[in-house]
Amino acid sequence: MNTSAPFDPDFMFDRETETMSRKALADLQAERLKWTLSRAYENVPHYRKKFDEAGVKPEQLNTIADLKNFPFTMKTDLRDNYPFGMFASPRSDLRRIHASSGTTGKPTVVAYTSGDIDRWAGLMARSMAAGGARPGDVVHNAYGYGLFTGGLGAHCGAERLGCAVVPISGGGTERQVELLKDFSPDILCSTPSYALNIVEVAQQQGIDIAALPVRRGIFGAEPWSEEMRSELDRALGIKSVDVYGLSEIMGPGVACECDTERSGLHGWEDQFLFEIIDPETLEPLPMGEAGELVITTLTKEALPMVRYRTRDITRLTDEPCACGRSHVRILRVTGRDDDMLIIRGVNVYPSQVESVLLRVSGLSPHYQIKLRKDGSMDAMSLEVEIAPDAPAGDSDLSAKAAEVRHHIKTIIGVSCDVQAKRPGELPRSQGKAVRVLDLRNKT
Ligand code: DLL
Repeated sequence: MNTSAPFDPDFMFDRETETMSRKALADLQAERLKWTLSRAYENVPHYRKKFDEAGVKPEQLNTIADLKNFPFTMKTDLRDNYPFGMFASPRSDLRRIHASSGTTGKPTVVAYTSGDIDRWAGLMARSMAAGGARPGDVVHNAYGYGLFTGGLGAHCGAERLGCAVVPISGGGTERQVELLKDFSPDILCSTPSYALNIVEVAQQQGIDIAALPVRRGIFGAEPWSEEMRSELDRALGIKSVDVYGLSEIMGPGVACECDTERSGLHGWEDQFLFEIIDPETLEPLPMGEAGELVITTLTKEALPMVRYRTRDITRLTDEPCACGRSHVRILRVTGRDDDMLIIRGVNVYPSQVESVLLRVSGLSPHYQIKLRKDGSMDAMSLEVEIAPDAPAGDSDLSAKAAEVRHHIKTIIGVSCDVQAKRPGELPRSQGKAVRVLDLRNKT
């Protein structure tokens, strides 16, 4: 039997919470915030020391606005307390441990109680439903399983929603294409760059992937542009939504776009408090202004996070959304402040480069930025790949490179060397794409 219920566009996983009035949300946040601050202060020596140094006590928080008196938490605090020093629960209460890959130094270790895992599954179910997944769907989950939170996060969320999960993880792309064809899933979960890889392998196998029944892509874990969204929607014949999260706070499902407006990700305010700060002055910014996203968890038991500086640059909006969800929206994260390149005085995010490239005809969406030292300045060079059907003679490649160089100069305002490569010459993503190769310390 292969039947699915008619698609209900108004379905919400947790309507009561998702449409709560702003006032009720604020009251709930204040109550949960007090609980979080006390839990952190009483159970985590790091927080006790930090609060004492700042001269604040949990009981001094009367309203949410008082949170600005409490100190920030940074990734380095997790590293300095490696591996379990930031946990507020005894080891015997932990049920799962994840960790970031830690390209430099020690990994960042995060943990969950059974209550944390339960709430995470609920939030990811809520996120996936907002994005257009429905009970009864089959979910092809190509987020990596393991220490990365993507695989298990999406897995538990999909099961909680009432879906059947294909836990394929990342990699083995030929196999992924075969199962997409044979199992006819309704939902594809992966990083956007890995979804591109799947599209390409399907094309090489002569499979019309856009004709398969997949209806939605729930893509995240890395920055991606609106242009990349259009490309993926077209190539896969789907509507894709952006899902955001980070392991320090929980994992995927901290915020997700609804498929009604697809403009901004609903940040689940019953469980997180979102602030935007000026990353230079560290002062909170008013609603609507761009800055660094700071998140405080409101229900986390094992790893409460107080004013965690995500380094992600974005804006919040409390404009009502047509879907009826009342939770604030986080606009698409275009990059991290530590990803920002300063090229001859111009700030450049890799995702800006991506938007430009995807508007140039005859190019594939694969690219890589290389960063080198040019005297005391940083210089950027760019490798792009021509589309499989584009002319590929040496002169065609040079002409395409010149065209890209021109667009980057006029749209972003920086000069850079561009090399156009033939199809398949650039590395393909298996998970999070490596967009920038930093060669500044190499000779
Ligand atoms: O990437 C969790 C996740 C898994 C999110 C699957 C979505 C889907 P980390 O590995 O800790 O956790 O990386 C977190 O990735 O601070 C952002 O810089 C970036 N990031 C995550 N989602 C998005 C997104 C997972 N939708 C870091 N857009 C975050 C832009 C994103 N950047």
